[in-house]
Amino acid sequence: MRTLNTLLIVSFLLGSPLATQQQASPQVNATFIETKAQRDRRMSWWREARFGMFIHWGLYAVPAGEYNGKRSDRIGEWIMEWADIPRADYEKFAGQFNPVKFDAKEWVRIAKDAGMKYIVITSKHHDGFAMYGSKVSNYNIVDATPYRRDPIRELAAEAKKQGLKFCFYYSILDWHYPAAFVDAPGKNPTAGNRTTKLRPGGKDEYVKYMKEQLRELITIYDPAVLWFDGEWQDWWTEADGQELYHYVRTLKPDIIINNRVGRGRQGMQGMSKTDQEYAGDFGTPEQQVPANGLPGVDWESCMTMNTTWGFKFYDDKWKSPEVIIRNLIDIASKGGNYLLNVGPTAEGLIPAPSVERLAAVGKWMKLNGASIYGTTASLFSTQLKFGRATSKPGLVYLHIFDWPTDGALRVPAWGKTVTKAYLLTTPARSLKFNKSADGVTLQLPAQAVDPIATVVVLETK
Ligand code: JFZ
Repeated sequence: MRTLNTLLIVSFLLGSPLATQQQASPQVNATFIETKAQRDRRMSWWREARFGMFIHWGLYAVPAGEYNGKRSDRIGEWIMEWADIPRADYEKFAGQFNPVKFDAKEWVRIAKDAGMKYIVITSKHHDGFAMYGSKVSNYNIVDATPYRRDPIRELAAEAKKQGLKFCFYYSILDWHYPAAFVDAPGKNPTAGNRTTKLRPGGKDEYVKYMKEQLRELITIYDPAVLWFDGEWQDWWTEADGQELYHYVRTLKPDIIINNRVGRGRQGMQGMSKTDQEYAGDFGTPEQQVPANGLPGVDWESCMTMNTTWGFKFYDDKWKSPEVIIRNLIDIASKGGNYLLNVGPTAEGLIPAPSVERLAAVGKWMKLNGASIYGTTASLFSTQLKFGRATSKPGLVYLHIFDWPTDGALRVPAWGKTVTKAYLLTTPARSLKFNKSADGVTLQLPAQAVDPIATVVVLETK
């Protein structure tokens, strides 16, 4: 009762969703009722942003993909799982974690210059190690490493200073929590594993622990998004997810939470199942782009630039700038956000190949960002043969990947009339176009302005 009263007072003061429970049909999210207008307002910065930086940084950067001479094709932050490292041994990485080259200002500059509008950093990954100064457990960067500082505090302050939204990843799966253990043939009971079990009574205790850490994260660092993960445990239910969603929204009513808080996610495809309402504000496709977006559904594809999230010193399978830029365009054309990962080293540096690629994206975004930020999905009924498209009220942006050899770009009809056409980088020079029943044909210059993607703007009515 006391909690409910507090909630109602808080919602009254903040005009938060709870205050609208009396309204007719505001059902948007089963766990925290709000009107469509309230939801649109809460999601607006995120929908506008389109592009963010994911940062996987933790103790796994110390082994950097190699343990006792053993390497793996698997992802770096899972080394406690694939190298079967018992807790007591994994803990020793803390003594070697001293990221003296960490520079919050530089990290944020790299993200900002790439055109990214938000940063999502691992506060605690599956290994259970807190990358911030947690008072709830001394298994954290301030108390357990020679660094003895809280880099997250600096990063949060710097992100805000440079105008980027600061956000947290938080893993529900925790390989270090005392009540958790691994029950799998041939595996060390205290190593990492895809799934853990909890000792009797351990779940209540652990949920309380998570909530205390989340309270720290929200009250100290004021994140704009909470990006949960590791929810696929047998002991974690959709009801638990809804309860946690509600808890986090109560601490910060306008926060945005991904769908991995509960059990709604459909595998790596990541969108939320539709058989019932699930907790979470957006879908989380991982290492892939859904073939078609879903109108009215928010989603964000997260991807690596090489093949790992956490740093591995020998992973050199880097995506080219062309692939990365076209992924960003592809995702925007389907109505999603792109969360692109970097895995900093144990010294605190973002690897040079990542920095180079982000600079290339930034160069493209500086000229062409208007065709990405604040846009919505393509209006064409099928995917364009020559590239992709995004839209804004009265505008269509065409992203040309394959330049027409005869300079004539055939654009299928989509129910609007083109009044003017020009290249985004030279708005003063109009392009000639001919209308026909099945669309318009634009007369382009002989050569692409940018071979990765040249953007044409169509003004429409
Ligand atoms: C998860 C994490 O495990 C991974 O380390 C990284 O943080 C990524 C962004 O998210 O990836 C998954 C998600 C689901 C499974 C495995 C890895 N799964 O269901 O086995």
